[in-house]
Formats: sequence, C-alpha cells, structure tokens
Amino acid sequence: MIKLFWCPRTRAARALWMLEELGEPFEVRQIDIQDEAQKKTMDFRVASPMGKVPAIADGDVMLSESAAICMYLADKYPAAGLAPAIDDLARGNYLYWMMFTPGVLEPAMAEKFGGWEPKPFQHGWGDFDSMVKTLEAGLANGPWILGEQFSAADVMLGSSANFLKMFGILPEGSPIEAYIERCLARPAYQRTLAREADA
Ligand SMILES: N[C@@H](CCC(=O)N[C@@H](CS)C(=O)NCC(=O)O)C(=O)O
Repeated sequence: MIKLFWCPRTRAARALWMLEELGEPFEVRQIDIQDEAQKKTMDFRVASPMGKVPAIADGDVMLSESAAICMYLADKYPAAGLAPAIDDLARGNYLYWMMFTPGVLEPAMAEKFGGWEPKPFQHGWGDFDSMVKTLEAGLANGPWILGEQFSAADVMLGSSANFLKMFGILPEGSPIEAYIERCLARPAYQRTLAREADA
C-alpha cells in the first residue's frame, strides 16, 4: 500500500489531496516536522533526503518533492485520468504547469514574503506580479489549467494558490479566487482539509 509521510497544514496537503483524487488505497504516517528525532527515522530519510514532507513510499519507490510525487502517482496509476498520456498533445502543457509551482510560484512567493527586490530579467521565476498574471492567463480557458480536464497540475496549482490566499498575498479580485473555490469544492480536497482539521 502507498505510504504518505504527512504533517498537517504544510505542503504535504498537495500529496494528500493527490492521493484522495487517485482513489488507490494509502496509509498516512504523521511526521511532526518540529521533532528532529522523527525526521531522522530511516524510512522517512530515505524517502526524503532533506527531511521534508511530503514524501511517499510505494513498494520500493520512495520519493519526496510534491511535484515529483504528483507526477509519479498520476503516471503510475493512469486509471484515475490525472495526467495526459505521454503521446497526448496536452502532455507538454501539463508538464509546463506541473513545474510552474516549484519553478515559478514557490520562489515568487518567497520573493513577496521576503520583500526581495523584483528582478524579472535575472530571476528564473520572473517576479511575483508576472507569476500571478501568467497563472491568470493560463486559467482563462478553464475551469481547469488544461481546460475541461482536471489533472495533477491542478492539485499543485490549486493547493499553492490556496496558500497565496490564506497568506493574504493573492491580489484582490484575481480570477484565481474562483479557481481556488472550484478546487475547494472537490470532495477529495474536502477530505484532505477534514483530515487536517482532525489532526
Ligand atoms: N519543495 C518541497 C517543499 C517541502 C517543504 O518545504 N516542506 C516543509 C513543510 S511545508 C517541511 O517539511 N519542513 C520541515 C523541514 O524542512 O525540516 C515540496 O514541494 O515538497
């Protein structure tokens, strides 16, 4: 059975939501990320060399990084329909948006929080404002980032966009708000949040 190393109210929500969408059986091992001893347990460290959640163990496959986890699960369990097939024309767009969270959204969020000077030409992520505009444009033909097809890319983007909203850095009136609402309305995301509330 797939094992998820998870901690409530962290980026591990992405992997939990992904597993809820996937519909495969899984178990959760809660890791207290404040507890250094828990983070040093051998199986967790193998799955997550940096000691960060989320991480998963699926048989002999152990990995961390939420985008890698979502891509792995979507491809390994294709019956859930969470990734366009390798020869599907939508595959390239899917990969772009899968990488948008770790490659653009996350560092742009750090820029905003850290009050760093925007340097859109030098910084690989552009800057916070262009990140928001690019995501808004990507969602223009929604409801999902690939249009009609909900995918693992929405798990990454939707959960991250929800963080932007919760931290109060999503520009007011952004169409991303309606996207977040659509994500939140999914039963799988609701189950994720219910588990966080119980933890
Ligand atoms: N790039 C990673 C980030 C994971 C991450 O930063 N997790 C934080 C919680 S939100 C963590 O485990 N921090 C504990 C630590 O670094 O010791 C991903 O997307 O999975």
